Amino acid sequence: MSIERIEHLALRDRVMTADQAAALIKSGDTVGMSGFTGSGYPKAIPPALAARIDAVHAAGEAFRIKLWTGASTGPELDGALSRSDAIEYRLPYNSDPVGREKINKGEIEYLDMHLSHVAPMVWEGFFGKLDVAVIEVAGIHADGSLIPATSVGNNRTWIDCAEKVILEVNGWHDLALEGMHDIYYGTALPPNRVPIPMTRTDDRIGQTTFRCDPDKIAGIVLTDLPDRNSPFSPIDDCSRQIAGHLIGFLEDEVRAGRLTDRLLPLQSGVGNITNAVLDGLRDAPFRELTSYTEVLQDGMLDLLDAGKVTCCSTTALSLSPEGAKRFRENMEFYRDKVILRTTEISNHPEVIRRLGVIATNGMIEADIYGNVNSTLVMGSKIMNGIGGSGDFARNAYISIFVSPSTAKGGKISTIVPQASHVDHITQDVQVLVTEQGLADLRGLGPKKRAAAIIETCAHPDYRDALRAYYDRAMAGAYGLQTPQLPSESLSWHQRFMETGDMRP
Ligand code: 0RQ
Repeated sequence: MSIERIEHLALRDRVMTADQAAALIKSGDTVGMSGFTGSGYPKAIPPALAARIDAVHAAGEAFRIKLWTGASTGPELDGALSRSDAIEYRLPYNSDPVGREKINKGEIEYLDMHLSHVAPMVWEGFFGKLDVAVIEVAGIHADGSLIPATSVGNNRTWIDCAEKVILEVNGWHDLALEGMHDIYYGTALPPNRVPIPMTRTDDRIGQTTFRCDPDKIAGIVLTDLPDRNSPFSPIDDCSRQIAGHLIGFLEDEVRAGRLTDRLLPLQSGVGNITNAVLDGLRDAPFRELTSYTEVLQDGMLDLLDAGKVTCCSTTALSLSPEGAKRFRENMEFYRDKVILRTTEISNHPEVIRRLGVIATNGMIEADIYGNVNSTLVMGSKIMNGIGGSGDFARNAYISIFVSPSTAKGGKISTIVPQASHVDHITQDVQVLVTEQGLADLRGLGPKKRAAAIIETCAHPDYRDALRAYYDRAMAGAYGLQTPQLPSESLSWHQRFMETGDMRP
């Protein structure tokens, strides 16, 4: 990578190797790194730090850091540091398989939190001091301002709050990215908070670069390394059926006059199914759609290309290798259609509520009353984390959760008597969709919700057992508002843990 990307001449003296930069991080430090869903994360310093920590551990000494990011990162960051037992504490989201394993073994303390809360809680000082920020950028201007990369996440906050900043200037990022970002500096702590001045998805309320005091920059590493860009699974029949039910529902809403054919800004969560829903929208009878979301997946590129979506506001690109290539090749086309914001704004409850977002997120399981578990398998084993799903579900105009009706080859029903953990309470879940069908839960009390969910969403292999459980609960529960039998409501999960199958 050429040093030309550092236009601030005095800062060129701070260029160093990844090993030298890693040596600036001490054991016990809290480190805020860039990165959100596999884009815009530092790729050279974390592996160098992991190698250094391996050497320290081999010498019999302790060395661990506390790691904060925007959301998930890539194997060079979470993977490498987890493998080296370098992480003592992690927030706010992880999807790395090695990190997941260490969290589930109890070796990493993991704080799984609403993504919109992270930056404000750091400003408020709730998590203590941030020692170092390690941020990937696309370039540095002569005035010291930083050109953001393919994700924004919490970078503004890490740069503002850290005692020292280390940059990776990555030549892989196209400089044509500049101008797509909208970095808002108008936030304040209570009681001085002011309204976020945004009334439309395409409003720009900030500036295109990060401010950074050049005196805080302790080191700069030049790289040329690609984002993780994981491929999506091919869209299968199950995902296509889920997308079909959901699009049919939106068409009905238009017919009923509750939405126009422009719908409302769409949010779509991580994962293959939500990507399939976007794919399904391509041929749906809607027009001039917008998206207010936190990750831009391949399906969104198709919608932008087809002119179906006119603007997508997000905090990160989350593309496959082909998607990333397409994005890079057509940057001029996407320039005025994609806005990359800080996570505290992309996920801001005030803005989500004001815009009236239609939120669609994946889930692990839902119970017959519509409580949703997005995070913990069998109530105790972390999958990824709540991410932004709570920010959107609580504040959406319509909050939708989607999942296949079974997991692990039919051995798990994703519709259960009682959720083994609840991320989204029944009040935050208005529509549930599986490949079996769509349950519109709006306006329904718990017992009608149970009937709709069992009859519409549950897999036929589990429907009789759910009906029988519900009937027993109606006969023997302590109260009939949400009839439950505590002695058996989690027995399906217990059976799976004992036998590997929820079925008797
Ligand atoms: O695991 O691949 O090992 O078999 O979970 O499941 O069905 O492929 O669905 O990719 O949409 O992910 C909830 C995890 C769904 C995701 C979750 C297993 C299943 C498979 C993936 P395998 P699918 P998806 C904003 C939104 C929280 C964060 C969020 C998620 C794997 O949507 O992390 O919403 N959401 N953020 O086999 C055991 C069950 C299971 C199960 C599924 N009941 N029991 N395993 N699986 N259901 C974006 C951000 O925040 C960045």
